Amino acid sequence: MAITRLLIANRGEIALRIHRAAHEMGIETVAVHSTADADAMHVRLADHAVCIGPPAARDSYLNIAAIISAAEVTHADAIHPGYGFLSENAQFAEIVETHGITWIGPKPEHIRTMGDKVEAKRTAGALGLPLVPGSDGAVSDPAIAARIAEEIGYPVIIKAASGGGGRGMKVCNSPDQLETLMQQAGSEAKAAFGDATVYIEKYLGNPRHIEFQVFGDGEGNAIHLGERDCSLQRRHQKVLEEAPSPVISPEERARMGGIVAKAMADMGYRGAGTIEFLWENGEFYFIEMNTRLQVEHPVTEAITGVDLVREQIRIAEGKPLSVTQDDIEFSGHAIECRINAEDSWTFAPSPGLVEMYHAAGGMNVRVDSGLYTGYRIPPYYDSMIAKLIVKGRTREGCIMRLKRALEEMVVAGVKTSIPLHQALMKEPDFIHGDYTIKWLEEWLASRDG
Ligand code: MV4
Repeated sequence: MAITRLLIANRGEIALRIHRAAHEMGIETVAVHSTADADAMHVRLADHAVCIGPPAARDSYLNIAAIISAAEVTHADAIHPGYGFLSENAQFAEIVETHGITWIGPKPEHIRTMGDKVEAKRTAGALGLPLVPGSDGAVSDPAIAARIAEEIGYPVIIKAASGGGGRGMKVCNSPDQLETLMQQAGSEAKAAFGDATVYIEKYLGNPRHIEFQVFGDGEGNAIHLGERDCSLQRRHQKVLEEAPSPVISPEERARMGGIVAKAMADMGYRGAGTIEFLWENGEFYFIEMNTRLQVEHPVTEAITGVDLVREQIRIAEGKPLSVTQDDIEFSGHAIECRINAEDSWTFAPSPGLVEMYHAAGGMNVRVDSGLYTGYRIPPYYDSMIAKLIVKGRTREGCIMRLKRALEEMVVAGVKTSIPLHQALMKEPDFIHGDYTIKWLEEWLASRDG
């Protein structure tokens, strides 16, 4: 069914991103915002705006009743959740649909399955994705855990079924620590997620984080849009992402992409998704699936020319995918720098008044940001204030352009991670694409002396 008025259940740059796609499709937008975000750019640009509560996210952006009420009073006929907040809340998706509002996202059952990492792994394995060797499902008996660990070999990693973002993981190097670490992982998981269920995997010591973008129509058709390399991260926060990965050949992309697209087609997946892998010694190992649009989606857009938010909206309207797999051509190289309001050396948050803002521009430079001169960055939310996405014909050309664009960016009045990105652009390992998930933290440690 055609969407005419879309409620955006998010804030910041992603709310603006969704607003732009909607307006380009002739769809009106409704912004919902906390009292702290009344002056946000996406609120100004939206056709309608509803204040849904105080600054704390749990009282506003996570307040399901307030968001549904806002949709009702503004006669919104669809809701896009963006990323974070309620985007992977299966119950919210069900409530939206129960109210006769179009949910711009995957089927609630698939959100629920992938939210449980044990279920996700089981499903991925059944669909033919390569898994990290480990327990077949949850483990609670220490004796069984010990047998599995012996089989796959130490070191092993104990993970929480309800985890994610690296919380509740324990690396175990020898049998005598296994029982203790299992108990620790279980009680930390119980405290954090209300679920003590854990599972075991072979610990990969120095992998890359490579994820495939997928899209399904919910009726058995699915495509892949290649991979992104998200290995540059600190404390499970991605810092910079690129597409394609410097280590994946076109043949390998086509082979692995074919496997993930077939898996999504077979499960009847609907909408945008990301299949996360660890990659080590030329092999892919599935770890998780994200059932949402991701922060780093623009690098995929840059090298494929496909507007992923437009595609999400079309799918939710019941339209077919606008491209076939054969239509997808990968062209050039793209890098996204996440620009945070934080100190580049200490990573301390730096909210406050933006005294001057000037976005970089020029050929193949994109800035997704709700910043403007005079905007006050609120202290209550994520510190990401802008994304700088640059494309080049080659990776080398992309890095040259990115250096130039970083020089142009001005965010005065607050500290930002721009100097961090500028330092990274000069690092030989980065320039050579020679990094894993451990590289950034080791580099930062050596930088700090
Ligand atoms: C792992 C791993 C090594 N071996 N699993 C971290 C978050 C969660 N999504 C999965 N994570 C990891 N799982 C096995 N079997 C190392 C990590 C990991 C990591 C993964 C991706 C990106 C950054 C990371 C940083 C530390 C650890």
